[in-house]
Amino acid sequence: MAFHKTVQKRRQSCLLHMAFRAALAISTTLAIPLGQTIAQTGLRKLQPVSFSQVEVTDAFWKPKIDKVATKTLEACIQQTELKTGRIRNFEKVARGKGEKHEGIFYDDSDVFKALEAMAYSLKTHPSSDMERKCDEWIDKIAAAQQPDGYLNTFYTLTGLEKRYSDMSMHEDYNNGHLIEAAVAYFNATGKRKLLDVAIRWADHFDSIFGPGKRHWVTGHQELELALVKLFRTTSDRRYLKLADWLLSERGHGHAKGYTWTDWKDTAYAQDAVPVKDQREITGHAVRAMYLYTGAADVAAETGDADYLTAMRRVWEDVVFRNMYVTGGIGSAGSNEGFTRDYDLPNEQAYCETCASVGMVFWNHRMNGLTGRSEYIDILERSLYNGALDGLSLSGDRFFYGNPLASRGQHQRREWFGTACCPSNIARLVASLGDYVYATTPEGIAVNLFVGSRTAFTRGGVRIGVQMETGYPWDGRVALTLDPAEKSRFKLAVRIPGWLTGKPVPGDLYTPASGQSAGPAPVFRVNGKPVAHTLQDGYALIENTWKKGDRVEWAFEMPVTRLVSRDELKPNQGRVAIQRGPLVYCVEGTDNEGHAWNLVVPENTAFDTASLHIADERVTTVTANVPVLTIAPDGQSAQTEIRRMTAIPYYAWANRGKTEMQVWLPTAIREIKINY
Ligand code: FUB
Ligand code: ZN
Repeated sequence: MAFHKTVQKRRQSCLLHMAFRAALAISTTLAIPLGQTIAQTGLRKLQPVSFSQVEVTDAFWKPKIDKVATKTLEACIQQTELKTGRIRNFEKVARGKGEKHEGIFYDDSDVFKALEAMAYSLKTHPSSDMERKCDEWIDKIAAAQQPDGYLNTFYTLTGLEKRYSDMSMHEDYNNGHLIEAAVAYFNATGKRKLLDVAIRWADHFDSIFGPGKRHWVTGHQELELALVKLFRTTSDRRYLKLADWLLSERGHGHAKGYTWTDWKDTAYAQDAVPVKDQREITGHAVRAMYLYTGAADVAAETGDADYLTAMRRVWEDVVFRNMYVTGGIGSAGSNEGFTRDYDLPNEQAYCETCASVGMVFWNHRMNGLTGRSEYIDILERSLYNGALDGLSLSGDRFFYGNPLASRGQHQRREWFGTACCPSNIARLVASLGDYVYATTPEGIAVNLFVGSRTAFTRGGVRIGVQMETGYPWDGRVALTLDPAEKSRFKLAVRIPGWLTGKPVPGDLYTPASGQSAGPAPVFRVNGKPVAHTLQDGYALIENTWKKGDRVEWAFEMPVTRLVSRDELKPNQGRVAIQRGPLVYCVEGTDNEGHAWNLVVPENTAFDTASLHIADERVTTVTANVPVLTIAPDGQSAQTEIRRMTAIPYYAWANRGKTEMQVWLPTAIREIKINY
């Protein structure tokens, strides 16, 4: 393993000035077959169940999805079209008056990502106002497309002759997000204006790049996964082939330009080694996540198992050596990514929200490809901790980085110059239903425990499913099955890794000694215990199900002290608190202003309590623990026992600036700060 997996990313200011006359937008409708998902080749073991088939009803996620539909998207809209020039750039292109580009060259992507989130939200929260706003933006986007299909406000306003001269300038990244938005909006509304724009752009890109044409090693992956979505929507295999070709371009020295990033550091953009030969996670975390998500999507469609083999190796490098306990990844701000193995500082942790969102995407695909639950364990960890932390409880403030310790300098912000994170967390939460269920060849799998309703069809029989649970606060789950007629199938329930104490062998984080894994749950059908078998981390219950059958179980949710592997130096002599899928932290607000002066010894007896933070009720973890206090003159220190309150990590920094720590010392000598 190389000591430094990457070098610093050099951000170059965007100073291209040439204005360019916008061409007339065209809006022809292409005749393509639309609709059906392409038949699978067999590499995918689980089939996803779309969020549009899942109604989330519970007390944890539903209010968050509602808040995204209102507060978060409102913030994105305000910022995108009023407070920044993102929408104005499209208007300027359409006007063709040589006006100046505003912002950064990848700002178009934020418009598309917000549109994607709005589209998901329209599906669960129909709103004519929101739909009107989408249509208004779509008209502006379409009007900015060039006659040959090119679409990019930066180059169109600063010098079209320079387009595609620098592979790091995100032209394809931006339009990968265009494609994702277009597919989402088409699925939500049936309207295809944006889809036609996306298709024209994809065809234009395909006409320039590909086998026998020009090389293209993107500086920011995203287009690969987007093209697979376009293929699934249009049934046009050219898009799948193009995605596969983009993957195959990496690792052969084809990168050119790269003025914005140091193209010589090929590891930064995961370009040092061909994708199928990759073993190590390197470079920019978000780019890596989108790359591997795209590779998994291509593998699912083409059946190319080499991608799967490579991704498993890289995944182990992430999970066993380079991931925070929160599921956050990418420890360094200098390259927004990975450095060397086990380099996971807490206070300096970068952990971009987008990288955790990417972990959710990638692990979801890996679960689909393999049918193994450990990927959902990691997905769940990233989702409930590293990703969710990016969104304030109010829904309109954001974290870009998600550190695991703070001396009180951090606070959530309304927006960022580089604003990839807000719309990314918005689109993830708005489509949360995507991650709850999957169908298996033999039945249905429950991946996440989220109060919800869905239905699937098996052998022509429609089977309604309703899940009730207080998760993540309470491990009791009840599933009601409503087949239209008696139906024999297997119900697969994920046994969470946090319960068994070993999500994955080799995991960086395990329960401290003396803590046993939670007992396997007893499953009851209509009140009577039933047998289950275990496979790939799922409990399988086979039955001939009839209307109203109720399956119940309870995951015990003790408070667990986690320790990390010895190689994680900053965590030595420290524990992290976890309960269920949630990692906890101590915040000054609940602990007399401080979070760095308390100790959680081995024999700590934990309790739980309830607390309102903003309008959210959370379960806290409490305990009597030793606290170090320094006399005001700084001359003496004393230890006293006080009541500690720990809150879920995702909920910190919602009550102003204050100290925070996830990894807590187990002895006074490990305290690293004086007051
Ligand atoms: O480069 C575009 C976006 O900005 C990336 O996805 C983020 O990580 C940030 O670098
Ligand atoms: Zn981001």
